[in-house]
Amino acid sequence: MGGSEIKPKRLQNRDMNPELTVDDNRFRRRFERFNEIGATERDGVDRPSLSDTNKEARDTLVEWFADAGLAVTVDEMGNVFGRTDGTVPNEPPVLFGSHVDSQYNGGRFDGVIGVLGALEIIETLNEENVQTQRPLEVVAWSNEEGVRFQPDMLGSGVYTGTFDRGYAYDRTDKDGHRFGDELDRIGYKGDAPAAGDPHCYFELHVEQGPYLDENECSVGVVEGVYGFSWLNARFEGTADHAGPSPMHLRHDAMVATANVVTGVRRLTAATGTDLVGTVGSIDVSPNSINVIPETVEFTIDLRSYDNAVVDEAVSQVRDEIRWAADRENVAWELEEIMRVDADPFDTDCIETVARAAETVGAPSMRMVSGAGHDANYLNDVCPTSMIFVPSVDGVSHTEDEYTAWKDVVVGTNVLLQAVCEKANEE
Ligand code: HGY
Ligand code: MN
Ligand code: MN
Repeated sequence: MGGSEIKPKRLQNRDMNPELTVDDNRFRRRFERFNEIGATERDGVDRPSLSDTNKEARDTLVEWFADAGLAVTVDEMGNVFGRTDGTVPNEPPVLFGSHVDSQYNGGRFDGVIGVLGALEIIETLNEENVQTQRPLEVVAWSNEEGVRFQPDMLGSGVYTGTFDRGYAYDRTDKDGHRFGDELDRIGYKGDAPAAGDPHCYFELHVEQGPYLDENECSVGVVEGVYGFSWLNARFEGTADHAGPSPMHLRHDAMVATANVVTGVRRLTAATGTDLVGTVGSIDVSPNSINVIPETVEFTIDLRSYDNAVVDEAVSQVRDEIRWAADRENVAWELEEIMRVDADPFDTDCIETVARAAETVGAPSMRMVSGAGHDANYLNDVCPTSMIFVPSVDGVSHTEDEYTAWKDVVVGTNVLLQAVCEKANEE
């Protein structure tokens, strides 16, 4: 018979198989090549959502997904999927992935290891001629970071029904560009509906906090994600000359803002809870050295694993803002632009990750995530859990973000075991 005989694919059995491991060199080459896209001088990446570098990253993923034999789909939110057939093709797929948009001058690992790790798993199963019962679907979600277009996790948010498409398309960046128009501009406004019915979802991600590193654990078995609130605040005072204007006659929006910034730090310290609060971005107008600030717009990010703590913090911040406005006699506005509830992940998926870490022989610890992830939303529609790998010194969202490659490989092998087990369960 001409040509090489096509060997039937071996079905990966239900039990975990520690001999099945990814190819760390192939994975590392791909990771380095991918992070040449939008590379910064200080070894970070600059691939903000729907930017030209984000488009280049997406184009590369589509090419690599197709090369790996995946059926590629881009949906109406620009989420990029790659799907294999299972031996039972109509079964809901095991979905796993993360995001490739980055912070401005962000880290090389955040999101990327979850998407490229997922692709490496597909390559490994192809190479080992292994087919799972359920289809496997890898995904790169759009706009996870929320730095250019708030709120964050827009792609997974529409996919899970948290946001409607029109709301997402109308979100604008600081220059007034609409999300929907930018998606069109880069050619990623797909036809497929942003919706799905996955059997379960896993996400491999860097911890972005210090605990795995401190405890010398290579794997975090993630049991849930903090809830959080993103607030937009605005003070409006009176612009005037910085010289002749007497201090007692001023209505200085910056002074009111400064009181709230220190107030956020004070209230997070006072609660004795896991509450964290950040004033991360600020816009001053007219922003001139010798003009009393007329308006200041700033953001407040409040998080806790206890939803009641976030609710209470939002109410206290509102009181701080009202007090600061009264004291400086300026006008104020406060808008909550996003509220995500903390909720625990699926017990069975958590235990699958724990078993997978054991199978791989990786020291692991259970934890919750202070960072938000697309898994927050997937957890509303299907059983979900996450796998963390250590961030050296807990640093993330900066160019100094770093994870030892051996830990990335261990985390990916844990994901491989978890995905295969779930893809073969009845
Ligand atoms: O804000 C977050 O935690 C995530 O990085 N978007
Ligand atoms: Mn991330
Ligand atoms: Mn991030």
